[in-house]
Amino acid sequence: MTADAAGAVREGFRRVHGGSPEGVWAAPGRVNLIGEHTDYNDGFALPMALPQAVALAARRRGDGLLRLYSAQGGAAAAAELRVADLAPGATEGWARYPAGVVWALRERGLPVGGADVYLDSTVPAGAGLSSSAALECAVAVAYDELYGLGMARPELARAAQHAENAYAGVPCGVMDQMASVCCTGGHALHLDSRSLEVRQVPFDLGGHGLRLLVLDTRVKHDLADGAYAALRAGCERAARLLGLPALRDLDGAGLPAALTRLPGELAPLVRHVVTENARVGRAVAELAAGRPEALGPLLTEGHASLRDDYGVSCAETDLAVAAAVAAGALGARMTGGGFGGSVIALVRAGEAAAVAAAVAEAFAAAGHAAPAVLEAVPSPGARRIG
Ligand code: GAF
Repeated sequence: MTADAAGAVREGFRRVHGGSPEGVWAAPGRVNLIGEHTDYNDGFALPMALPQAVALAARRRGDGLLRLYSAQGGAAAAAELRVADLAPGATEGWARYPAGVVWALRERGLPVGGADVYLDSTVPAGAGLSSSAALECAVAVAYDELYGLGMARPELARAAQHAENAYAGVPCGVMDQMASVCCTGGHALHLDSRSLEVRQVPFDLGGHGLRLLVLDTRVKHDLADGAYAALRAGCERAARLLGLPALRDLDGAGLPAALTRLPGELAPLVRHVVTENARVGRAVAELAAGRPEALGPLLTEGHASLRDDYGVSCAETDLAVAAAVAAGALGARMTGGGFGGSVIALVRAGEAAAVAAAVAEAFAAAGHAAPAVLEAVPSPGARRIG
């Protein structure tokens, strides 16, 4: 997000609402390097923010109205709501996300009122890159500053997650919101989803002659459909059967015995979560040792676990991973919730074009629409940009 982006959003604000906003903020989407479906098990993850972000211009209103406008909203671009009337179930479409954040802040007893808001996003929607968390977090940081709330970053993430869970009806964990508000440029974020402690881990791709490609399969993922909720419920049931507060409390040493105590449908879920938490630890150790190329095999191993144990990959993500690795990628995996969405591929800089071409060719041969290719550059988290 640049000064140009801030200028464009200011201009959009002037056109729609008239006059000037009090400020312009941006909150990024993310890719998760490793640590998938661990956040709602109180576990670990290693996301990084993307350059793609939601930009938002806003100005407080004294009459309690929340007037929203989204440049991506099409025929339903404008929404007008009364802050006092916000309630789960009372808002439809994309406006559930920004309205939900204002509701969640109000629910916390914070003194929030209305606003004129103009939104514009470069995060592709439905691609597993956290477009909804970026939207929520842009509203959260803007409201924090406009209304002088003084909230810490993890509190903003929790409010945004509460909005998504209770207002938008998506039972997500906290990783995407933490990534959007806590990431810093040039780093991946080592997240402990239980304590919300974070550690900035230097992730210098260019300095090691590497690039991280994002291959958006364009297969629509929808976390609100029951599959994500069912997986989450399965993990919680497994933890209860094992007498643990959460699956985070099981480690590799205890895994074999635990697996014998679980019904057949839960054992693979538990195996994924335990091995995935361990992969996060190994990935952080490799980055700390200055070996980002060593993430490659961990990515591919993580994908196999998501495919075979967790069951959240699909034909297109499996094909993208296989084709990328066959074409020389150091490793690849689906990123985000799954059921479609995007694959990340770690490649040597000189091989990026060949890997992207090989994936496109494999998709064409299989009769799938061409994937969209982005580059993941570790970028700053939510902030004021104008
Ligand atoms: C989605 C959810 F929103 C996250 O909370 C996380 O569970 C992820 O899927 C899987 O790791 O992005």
